[in-house]
Amino acid sequence: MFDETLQKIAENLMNSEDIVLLPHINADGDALGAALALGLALTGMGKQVDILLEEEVPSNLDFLPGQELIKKTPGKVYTVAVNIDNGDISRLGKREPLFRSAGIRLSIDHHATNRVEAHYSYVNTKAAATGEIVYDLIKNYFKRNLNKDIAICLYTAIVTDTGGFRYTNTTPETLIICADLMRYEIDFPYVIKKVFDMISYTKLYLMKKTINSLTLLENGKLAISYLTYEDIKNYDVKNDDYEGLVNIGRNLEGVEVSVFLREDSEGNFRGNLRSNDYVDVSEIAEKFNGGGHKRAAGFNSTGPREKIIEKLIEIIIPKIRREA
Ligand SMILES: [Mn+2]
Repeated sequence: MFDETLQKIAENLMNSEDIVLLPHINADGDALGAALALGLALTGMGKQVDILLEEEVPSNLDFLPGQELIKKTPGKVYTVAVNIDNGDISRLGKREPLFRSAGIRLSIDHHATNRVEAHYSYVNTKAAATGEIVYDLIKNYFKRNLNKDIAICLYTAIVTDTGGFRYTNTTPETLIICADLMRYEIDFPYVIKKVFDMISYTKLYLMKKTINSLTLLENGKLAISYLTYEDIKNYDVKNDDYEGLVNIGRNLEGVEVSVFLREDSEGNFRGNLRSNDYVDVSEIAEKFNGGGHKRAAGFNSTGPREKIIEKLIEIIIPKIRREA
């Protein structure tokens, strides 16, 4: 469907020679895949493009083509800056002033909560991933053909944000786009393996420790697991190594609420909460000044661990009983 804002974004990109692309901090497969795909399409049209990142590309995304466009420090003040897959300008981190100083600010995103101000801001909440928007932009507004490298980036973007087509944001349009991307003979099993299945040695160690700590309460409806600072302090743990550890408890049959605590530094804990069917875990997180959604929430708290767990049990067990 034709969109005037997206048309303006396309025009501004096609009419400028130097462009910087800014995915959100800790760029995931969608933010990075969408930025790389757009970067490759624009360089294919003769544009000068930098993708500015603050962190290293995570090892599960190191296969993505187009990484020669990635820079750590800005080359200059850019004519055009594009905010990508990011609904909150503070999530550009140190690159926020760069976005603000650009002559033309553009934004493409799919988060319902987007409040980024730009000359042209396109937010499509029906898009499962920003990668879908970039696909639309390249094909229907630039009117350019894709190629294999661009297809790999877009496929990665879309599988990341749909959890491999498992989340409710997956639409017929998502699958039609991915069907087209598959025509470029991309190695999609490899993409899936890298994005979802491959784990680091550190991650395996963290999983072992988490499983060893797991206890079940309330007839197996409440799972509690944790990592202590002792456990992690001698390891080079990256943020995404913690990803999914709370699901070890959640995915266990019969569990309604899963709690995972990690002690990031002596006495300082990050708590993750998940539920399967009926307990609203955001209410639990709020008791610790945290927040989130009904089925996924988080909070920060100071130890000792036993006290936090005691308080959690006190809050959670009545909820499990009352709402069962
Ligand atoms: Mn996204």
